[in-house]
Amino acid sequence: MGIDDVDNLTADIERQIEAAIDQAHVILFVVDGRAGVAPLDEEVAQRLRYVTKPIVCVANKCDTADFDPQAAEFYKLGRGKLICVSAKQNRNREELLDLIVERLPAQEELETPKDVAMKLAIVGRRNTGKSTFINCLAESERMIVSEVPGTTRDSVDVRFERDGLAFVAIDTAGVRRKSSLGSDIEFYSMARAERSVRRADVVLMFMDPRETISKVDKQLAEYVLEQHKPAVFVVNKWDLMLPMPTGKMGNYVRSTFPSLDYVPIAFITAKTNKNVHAVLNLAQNLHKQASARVGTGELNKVLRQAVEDAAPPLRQNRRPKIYYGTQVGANPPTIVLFTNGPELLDNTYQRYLIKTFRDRLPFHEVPIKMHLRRKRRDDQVPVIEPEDAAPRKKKPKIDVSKLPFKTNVTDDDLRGGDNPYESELWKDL
Ligand SMILES: Nc1nc2c(ncn2[C@@H]2O[C@H](COP(=O)(O)OP(=O)(O)OP(=O)(O)O)[C@@H](O)[C@H]2O)c(=O)[nH]1
Ligand SMILES: [Mg+2]
Repeated sequence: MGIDDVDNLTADIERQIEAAIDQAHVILFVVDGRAGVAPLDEEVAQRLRYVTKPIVCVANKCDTADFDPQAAEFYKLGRGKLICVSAKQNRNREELLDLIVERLPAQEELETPKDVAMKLAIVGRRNTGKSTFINCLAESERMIVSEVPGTTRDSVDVRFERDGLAFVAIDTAGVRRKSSLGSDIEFYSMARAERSVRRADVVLMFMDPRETISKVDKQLAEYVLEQHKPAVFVVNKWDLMLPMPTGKMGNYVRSTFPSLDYVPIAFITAKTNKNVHAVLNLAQNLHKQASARVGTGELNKVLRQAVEDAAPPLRQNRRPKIYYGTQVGANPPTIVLFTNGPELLDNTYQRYLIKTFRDRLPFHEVPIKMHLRRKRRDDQVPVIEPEDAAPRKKKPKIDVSKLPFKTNVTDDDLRGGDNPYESELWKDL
């Protein structure tokens, strides 16, 4: 309270403080126990004068009891029970918690929080509209939004409810190029964004269509891929691009992130709420896909067909064999294949299998993790391989190395006026 913000956000900060006081059950008035009463403390005390909620005055930095007598002068501010603590030394932590609990409303008056249905990480460069999007979802001004790049300085969990379900959207500080990392905030922004990605069920990667996709965007995308997180590319501020068709931008995103070809692209205008809830629905759908489990029978049917359509090529003069597959986990869907030697299946073939699983199992738009294991001698499992001896007519063999790895969207889809990709996104979103 009471500091004039260099970025001219003072009024916004004031509104946030008011909202916080308004929503709280108990207020902790934190002062520097060693510094003595400062004019700003008196100002804060003044602000709290008409607040009817319980207040605890927390004199921090009292690392030992020697500091307590000095801190006693905060009594004169007359705002709540005084307690001397040290956050650094963990001093009087339990006592403080007791004071808080004593002042909470009775259990019956407190709403039991619902379990969180989905955690969303909102990441991207500075000023792409991440906080605007979150305010839109939460239907209140939970985050400060401004045209000043770098407004959000840290990761913040914003909880909101919709259709009876609870969600958490993790807002993050916009990331910046490493070479321009001038301060701690900027240095930590990437580390914090990565942490948010790890904590999330689904990641929304925000972009401003007026800017070229940068190295940090790629770095973030790389991390999302590495972590096997379901994700959406969210192109925000589309109002500024209209009436331009979305295809060109879609094409640009696709060609920049070829290994994320299964990640849906959404075009939104957070400022006017356009497609914001559609993105939430899409994210829920992705979360469902990533949590799905398929039976071993179904999986092996798909695996058998994939091997029949395109047999794994010989390697070191040995023929790779895939005996059997099974899903061992969800979030991300994790599939283990038993083979006669994991080293015999090259990357191209592994990508072909993953692509086939994605197309034919309910994992259409989410990453799949695949592990190869060598079948042990005593494993009794059926061999899945093309039935060489079978005389029945087979589909023509496909040369795996030449497979285009059909993406959700092909270049042809994106060209021309009748763009199925574009209509798909605008229609659905
Ligand atoms: N035209 C337009 N402007 C938008 C839209 N969404 C956000 N903005 C504006 O973009 C600016 C940045 O918005 P923020 O929500 O603060 O962006 P942010 O990504 O949280 O930024 P940092 O916290 O700095 O990383 C603000 O001036 C917003 O009003 C949009 O859909 N259309
Ligand atoms: Mg922000």
